[in-house]
Amino acid sequence: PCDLATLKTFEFERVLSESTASGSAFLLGTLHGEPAIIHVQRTALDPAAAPEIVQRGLETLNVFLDNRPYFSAHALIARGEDTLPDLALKLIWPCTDVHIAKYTAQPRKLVSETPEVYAKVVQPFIASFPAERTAWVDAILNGEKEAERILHRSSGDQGFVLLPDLKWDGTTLAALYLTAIAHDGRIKSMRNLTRAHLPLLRKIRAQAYETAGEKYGVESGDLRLFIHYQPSYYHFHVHVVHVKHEVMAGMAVGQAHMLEDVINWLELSPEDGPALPARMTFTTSKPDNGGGKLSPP
Ligand code: M7G
Repeated sequence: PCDLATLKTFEFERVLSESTASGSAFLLGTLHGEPAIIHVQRTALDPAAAPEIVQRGLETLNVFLDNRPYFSAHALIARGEDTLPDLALKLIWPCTDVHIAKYTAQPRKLVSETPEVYAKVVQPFIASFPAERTAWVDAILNGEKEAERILHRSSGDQGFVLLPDLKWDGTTLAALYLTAIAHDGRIKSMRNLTRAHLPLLRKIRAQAYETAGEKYGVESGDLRLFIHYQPSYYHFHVHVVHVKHEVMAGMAVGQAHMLEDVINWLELSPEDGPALPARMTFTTSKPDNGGGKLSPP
């Protein structure tokens, strides 16, 4: 199990990547002989709670710069019943080489994916995508995993599940991050969307707004709904993220497409014949493995 005793046995190998901006790092090592990635991150400060912490919540203060009117200090927050956690931890255990590559800082290059490149390279790549890599999606959809975290569930071809994303620890509203996962496994990515999926996309949008409002008090104008192309997992899903969430790699121009825009492309697609997402050329960045343009994503 993932518990304190297990983490104490972590045998550290190397840092895969780090971010000084978010105070976080991906660590590679082993747990009980199996490869594991641990993401360690300082939790964000809630500005509303900050005055109280300064006034009454500090245990120690170590002033290391005193040059009036400038002062700098280190402080420790006293433990109390409602003290926020210091760290948000995420663990992938056992992890695969694909996970290690994903979380290792690597150079990227821009490539343009025409419908022809998609048919020749990307579609076969998706078809060969091992089923076990999306096992976590199936487990969520059939209620085996994360069942207690589900915020909304509807069934059928137009059905989907809305739940907090792995990336969000559920506390800081400005970092709110939900994921809507479609039931229909035939939609592998944005390229497969047609006019027939308009009701699904509109329902996801309406539900994201409703849930964020009712459960978290976040207004629709504060939510960025987007779709990744390329995604990491070929089972259609929509990202629902607070507009205040600091720009992260997953929001890079070219990788993140606003749900609004995608709905609009479908609305503008012809009634018969391929829809716009199947006919467009998408320019995105992908890890530079030294291969040519035709290497898979
Ligand atoms: P993506 O666009 O395929 O790729 O999004 P990305 O991971 O490069 O963003 C997949 C989304 O699913 C991401 O936002 C992940 O954080 C999220 N996710 C991944 N896993 C393995 C899980 C999981 O086990 N549970 C939940 N709730 N979300 C996950």
